[in-house]
Amino acid sequence: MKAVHCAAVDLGASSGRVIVGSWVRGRLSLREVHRFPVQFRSLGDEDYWDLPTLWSEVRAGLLKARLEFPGLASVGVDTWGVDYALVDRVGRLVYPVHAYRDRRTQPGLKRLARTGLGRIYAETGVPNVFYNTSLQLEAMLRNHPRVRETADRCLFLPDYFNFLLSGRMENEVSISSTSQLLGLSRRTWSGAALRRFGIPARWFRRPVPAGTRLGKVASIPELKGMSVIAVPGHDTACAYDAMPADPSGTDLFISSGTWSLVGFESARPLVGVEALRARISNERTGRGGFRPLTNVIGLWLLERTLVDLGCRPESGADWEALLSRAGRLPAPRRLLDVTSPAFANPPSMRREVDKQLRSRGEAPPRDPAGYARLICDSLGAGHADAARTFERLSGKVFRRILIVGGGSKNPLLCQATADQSSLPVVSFQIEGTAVGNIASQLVAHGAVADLSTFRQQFGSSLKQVLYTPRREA
Ligand code: LFR
Repeated sequence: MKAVHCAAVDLGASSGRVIVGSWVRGRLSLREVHRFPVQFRSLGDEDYWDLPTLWSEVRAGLLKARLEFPGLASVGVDTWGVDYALVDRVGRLVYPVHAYRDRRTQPGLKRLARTGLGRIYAETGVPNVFYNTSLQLEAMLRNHPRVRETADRCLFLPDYFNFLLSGRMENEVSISSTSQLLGLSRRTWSGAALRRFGIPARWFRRPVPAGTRLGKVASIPELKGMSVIAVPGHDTACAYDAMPADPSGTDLFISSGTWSLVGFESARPLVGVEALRARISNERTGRGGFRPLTNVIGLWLLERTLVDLGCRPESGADWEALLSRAGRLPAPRRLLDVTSPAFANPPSMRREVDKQLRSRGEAPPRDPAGYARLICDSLGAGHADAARTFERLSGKVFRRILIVGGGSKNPLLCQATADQSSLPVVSFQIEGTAVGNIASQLVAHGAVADLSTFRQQFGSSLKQVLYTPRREA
């Protein structure tokens, strides 16, 4: 049987990767051919992505991939959610691309919290979060009303990279669903949401499902013949697709990276007053189904704190050493409230952590290991709270928590999640986002019948680590 090779371009908010997946006789092997740092940069008070640099890294990675795998069949792109490029008819950028942690949405966030949120949530299933595309576009149009005329299309970042590769402009469904502009009932944009935020409907097309072939790579001559496939453009949708879930639907998923995305798959959205209060976001799978999930701040809290302490580990071995020191410390008496908005994008994360502790009359940890212990245990509690909320609101009973992504390699975080939730945690130490991206390409090539077949075949060869709860929550 011939191998099928596909390249995943997987852009995360801290690093980007080009990974080639090779599928032979029901087994997937992965090879990371290129990795590069991703960082937003500030100009004045605003935060932007450096698109030309990202594109040149993507290009360099794909060229390396083609050199190593001359038979490379296709490429798919996934990125973090919500961010977008506004382009004219021929695809020129008409406005700089902001990074989602930028603060310009704060006035809109407050306005929506005051009036109209219930309606928008009922329409889109997405709660009021400062980074939503809806609020970003609203703020931009208030500052620059003329962009309404100069821009022809709004492409989410994976859509934009797909365009740079193939020349075709489409909106893919999973990434579109992160915007707070897509309607819940069908795969179409919500007129009510677009009107509320003052956004022209003509900027969007009816979203295509993942698996849509966009054509061949047109912009890089060395990659001639390679197909561009719209995979789930949202990295979290890809990570969920990679999880070898039990077909009974009793697994809760965590995609753990910069953010911890805790949720499950469902044929129906989870909406209503309580779901809104719990900030449940009904994002879509690449096939159009729902992924009710909640966003817990994630390892960004730990990473930023360690940067502030001047000792962010450089290598895997350094991380292991830090986490093992942290694991030997006594459990903290009280945990952080990880839902505090103060942790979103502060100038100093360590200062915010210390501030929360001091406001409760507690002393900050003495060393980096102390911070790591406190933060991992607190994130575990955040995961467990989310699990309980989902059970209460959906009536489901979860039997396991599956975890992929950076945090799946963090034993402290996995054990804390098991302990706090009283559920077994199964960690799959895989780059879930790249695997889901590649899975979608394999299905599009007909190399695998469908996603559930992929999950079953891929899962059977996958190394798992089981964390059993050590105490009752
Ligand atoms: C994770 C992620 C989350 C999204 C956040 C901001 O990388 O895609 O799902 O909520 O980034 O876009």
